[in-house]
Amino acid sequence: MRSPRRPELWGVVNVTPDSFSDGGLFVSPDTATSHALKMVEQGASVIDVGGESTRPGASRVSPEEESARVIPVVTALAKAGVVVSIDTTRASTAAAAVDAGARIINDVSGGLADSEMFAVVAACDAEYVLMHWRGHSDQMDSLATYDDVVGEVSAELHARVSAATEAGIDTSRIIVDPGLGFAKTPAHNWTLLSHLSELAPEGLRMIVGASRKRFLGELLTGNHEPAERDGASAALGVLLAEAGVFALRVHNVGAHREALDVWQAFHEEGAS
Ligand code: PMM
Repeated sequence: MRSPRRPELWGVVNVTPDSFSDGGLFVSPDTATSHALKMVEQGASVIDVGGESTRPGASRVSPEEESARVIPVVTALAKAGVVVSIDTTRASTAAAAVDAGARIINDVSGGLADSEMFAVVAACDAEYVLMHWRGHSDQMDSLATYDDVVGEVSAELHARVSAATEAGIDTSRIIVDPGLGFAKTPAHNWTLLSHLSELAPEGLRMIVGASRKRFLGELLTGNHEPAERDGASAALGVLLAEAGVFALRVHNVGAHREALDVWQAFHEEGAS
């Protein structure tokens, strides 16, 4: 039995007071940095650092506040040799983070929130996560309307990838993301998850951020604390590995590493 390659694990650090899962836990740069280093020990190959909550309904922070939150953490991690991804929709924050050593720009808006973003990405050699997005957190729930969620998300992702390449970003640097929970209901998320291979232009890598999200909590009756969704997140991680995704964006790296160890052993025994 041939298995797809093992997905990378990208550990999440939100340097915010209000993110849905880890908001308020890592607001000091030292706490955020030591949590990130622990995730690297547990098997994360990338640390994704964010300074603005994207949970539904969240309001925006100023560019200055966002940079003040993330740049010290990006700098400390890059100095420690960690591959850092900056989770931002702002071109100025992305550029400052790349200057501080970030090697990946994770833009949940796919270049839609800031007209300068593609130019910043094109001008550096960072990789670019291009996510499906329809609008900011304060309006995204009302934008979760589709006649054909697979067809529309696919068309919108293809259009953004074309716009990015026209702006000078080579497709080899782009990693697409279906954007679970961003202008999507739980039912939309499940439909997209079962049609991942239809969403992205041929040959592009895909990252999926399902970890601890609300649609998993809704499945687990009576179990609605984000940190209590790690078993469900890791189970889905195995299915995503099977589907051939390139990377999983996760909060509990250890739980996902163990789940992927099981997945890998299962396939290696199958091959022998
Ligand atoms: N989800 C969140 C934030 N950033 N980035 C990518 N590429 N994909 C996602 O699904 C994604 C993201 C929201 O979750 P968080 O509050 O735990 O960071």
